[in-house]
Amino acid sequence: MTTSVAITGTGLYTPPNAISNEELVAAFNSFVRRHNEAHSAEIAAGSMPALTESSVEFIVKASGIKSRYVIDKAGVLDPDTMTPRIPERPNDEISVLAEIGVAAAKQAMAQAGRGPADIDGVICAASNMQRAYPAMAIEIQFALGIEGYGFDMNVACSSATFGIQAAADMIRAGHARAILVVNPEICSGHLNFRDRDSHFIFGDVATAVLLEASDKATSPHAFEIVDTRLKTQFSNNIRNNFGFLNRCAPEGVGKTDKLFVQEGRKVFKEVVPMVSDMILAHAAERGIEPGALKRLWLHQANINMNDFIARRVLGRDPHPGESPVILDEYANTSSAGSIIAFHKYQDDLKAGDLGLICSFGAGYSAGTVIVRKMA
Ligand code: CO8
Repeated sequence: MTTSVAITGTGLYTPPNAISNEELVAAFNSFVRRHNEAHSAEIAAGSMPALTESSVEFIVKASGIKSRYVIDKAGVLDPDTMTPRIPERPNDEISVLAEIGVAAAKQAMAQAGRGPADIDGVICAASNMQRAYPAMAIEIQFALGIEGYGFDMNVACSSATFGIQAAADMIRAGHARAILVVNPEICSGHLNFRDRDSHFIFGDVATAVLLEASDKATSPHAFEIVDTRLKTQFSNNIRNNFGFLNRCAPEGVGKTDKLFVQEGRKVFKEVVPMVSDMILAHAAERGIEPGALKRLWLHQANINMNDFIARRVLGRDPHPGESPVILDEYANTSSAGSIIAFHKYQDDLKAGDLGLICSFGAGYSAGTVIVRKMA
């Protein structure tokens, strides 16, 4: 008989520093004014375009984002630097990415009622790893005192759902009793805070989920994984070319695509149908009426996108709380977004209730995880 797998604990680490839209836009606009003043001659001669200011109203209307948490606030808001200042740590100290991952993982373990000795593996599934190797997952595994194995995987914003399927498959196959999937996302390190189109999009956070065989679950928070589906389809519309082969590019050549860049409109238009079709097909394959999904924990990139997807899936406007939103407070936190929503908005569900965790993002990549609340 196939082993049934459950998510028995979730954890969330929120950095202590929040940046409001007002603070972010003030810093951006101050940079724009200084830049335009410094280049007033070129701008007047028409050899350089003037930069345009950002606006709080646009950000809220276009994205639904009102605030974001970051590891370092001062560096992001300093118009001279506009980049987080996160001091490099010596190799014998835990790295920042591992540290926030461990904080989330400890909560997930506590919620599941599991200690290091009960766990056989750690997957660090995130958009941006702090280094090439050793794997972040192995550092997290070491910090938590877990035997077994760990590895990193990156499927951009879909890393968490892809990690969940990988962990569930390994538990079903008998390779592990329990696995931690950890999603530390320091998006501020890869965001171009001088780019008007995207400076407001991302925030920093870490989430974690613990998976184990359903029949071993003792946690009152357990959700059985009914089924998972993953999909990828190549697109250049969301891209980050940071990497060791690219760092030596001549100064000025392709500089801005060493950070996050996107064609936001195209992403919106192409990803919304792809994801809603995928959810509907997955539910149909399992004989589940979309209306029977009591909760949609969707990826948190854009409020309008989530409203569209929820409406297409349910065939009506979602009721309040049916498709919870966290991006107003957290912004887009890449792979962690749907897991933050799942972590914060699950306690009212009753035994037998069905829900859906869904991610989508660069690649393109999308993942759906249908879950059922256990007793
Ligand atoms: N302030 C004021 N006006 C602005 C601003 C601003 N900051 N930015 C743009 N405008 C203006 C434009 O100039 C334009 O003006 P005009 O009409 O005169 O030309 C107007 O506003 C409209 O611009 P857009 O068409 O760009 O605006 P949209 O309504 O499309 O909204 C969004 C832009 C919010 C980006 C929207 O398109 C969107 O959310 N798209 C989907 C994006 C998405 O889901 N991306 C997925 C990214 S996640 C991922 O997978 C990557 C993982 C990487 C992780 C982390 C690394 C950092």
